[in-house]
Amino acid sequence: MSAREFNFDGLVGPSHNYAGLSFGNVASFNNVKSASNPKLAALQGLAKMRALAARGFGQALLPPQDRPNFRLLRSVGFTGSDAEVLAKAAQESPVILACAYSASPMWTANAATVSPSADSADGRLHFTAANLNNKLHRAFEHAQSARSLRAIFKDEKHFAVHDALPGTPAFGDEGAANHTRLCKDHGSAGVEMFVYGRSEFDTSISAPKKYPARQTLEASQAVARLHGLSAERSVYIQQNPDVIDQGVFHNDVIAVGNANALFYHEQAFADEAGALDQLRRAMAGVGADLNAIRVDTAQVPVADAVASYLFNSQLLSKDNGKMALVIPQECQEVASVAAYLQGLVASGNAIDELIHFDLRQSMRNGGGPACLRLRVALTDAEAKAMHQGVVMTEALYHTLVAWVEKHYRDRLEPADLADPQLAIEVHTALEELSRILGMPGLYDL
Ligand code: SUG
Repeated sequence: MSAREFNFDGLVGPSHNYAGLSFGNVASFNNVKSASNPKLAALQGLAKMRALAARGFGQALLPPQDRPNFRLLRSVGFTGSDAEVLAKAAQESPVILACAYSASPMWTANAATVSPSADSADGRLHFTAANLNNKLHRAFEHAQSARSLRAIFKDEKHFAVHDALPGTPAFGDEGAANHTRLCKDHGSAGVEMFVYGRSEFDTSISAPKKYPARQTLEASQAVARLHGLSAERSVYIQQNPDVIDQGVFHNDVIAVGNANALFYHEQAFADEAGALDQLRRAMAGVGADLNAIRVDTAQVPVADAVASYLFNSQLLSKDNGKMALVIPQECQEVASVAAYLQGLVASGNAIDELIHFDLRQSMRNGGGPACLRLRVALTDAEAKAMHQGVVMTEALYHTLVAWVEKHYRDRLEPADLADPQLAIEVHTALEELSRILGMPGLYDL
């Protein structure tokens, strides 16, 4: 069966702001309380979607979530009318108000883990919404993520959308950011590689000392069970705890894979040789040879990888049998990375093209090209069965640019979150968006 990969990018929501909510994510912490530009953020994301769609790559979007999250605010004791809830939260706990306003669902790599139908026991495409329970501002995303995914992938003959795992530390799950599928081609059975940062129950597994490990082994195993993956084609690899402590809060900040290629930093995994060995053996079972593209510390130190987001890139298969690496502009500005990339495309290996984008608004919160997208490999029948209103076209691009221009502010400071008008603006914008995308009732909870 042939299949095509679609990237579902998160459309940046109108409340995009810098609140420093993600301990362990260096960019989020460094930019705390600076002014954001939600309009520019959304336009930067749309420009990426448009350009990749125009190149013929499968491109779609996932809608933003309604903000502020009044359910969260009310559940922690802020009462009264909506305006009163906002005023009390702004006065008593601006940080909780910022959590309720976060536009973090834009990083759709964290929306869910996805297993294509070629990998699952029941021949359906499976999603498990990620509970994101490590961070208050993200721990509530899964309900709407599952809702949006069910609205797009409705047909239960083809698709299964599972609710998030229990929201407890033992099952900390960050979705596709710690999951990579390696295969011969997108339509045939592949090997699913789950990278975890710690284990709840196996005390022999070392954990980071400074920053949290957001993904547990137990969560990865649970997702594999829910998706009906075979044991021979599921590989569990421990992330190097030392790089988590250097700001690598998800595996997709230090490694990216596509088809049979794994582009990774030598320090990415706790046991590099063991990880490659496991992958090679599992991939032999699906007739694929691992193409391990290793970046040495001497070429690119971990700090430069984190600053540039070299590995938070998208690796996309092209018609010429080669791959393009979609990178953030910052990669051209960090000297070691720029030099490395020049050599990479000249090397004759699988990656023969660099496509770069200005995604600075998202990058300042620690979200690069790969964070902004959820990969879904779809057979022709599945691509036809999904909701078509989210597929990126030139027409949709222009409609959404006009919608952003109409509804989004070009400056948001922490104090603006107290403005009751902002809540009304966001809600009005999203109501109109649900009509544009042909998804009525998307935000009715
Ligand atoms: O979860 N940043 C996100 C960035 C997610 C990146 N995703 C992947 N690597 N796949 C996070 O840390 C910052 C929000 C703030 O500080 O306002 C934030 O949530």
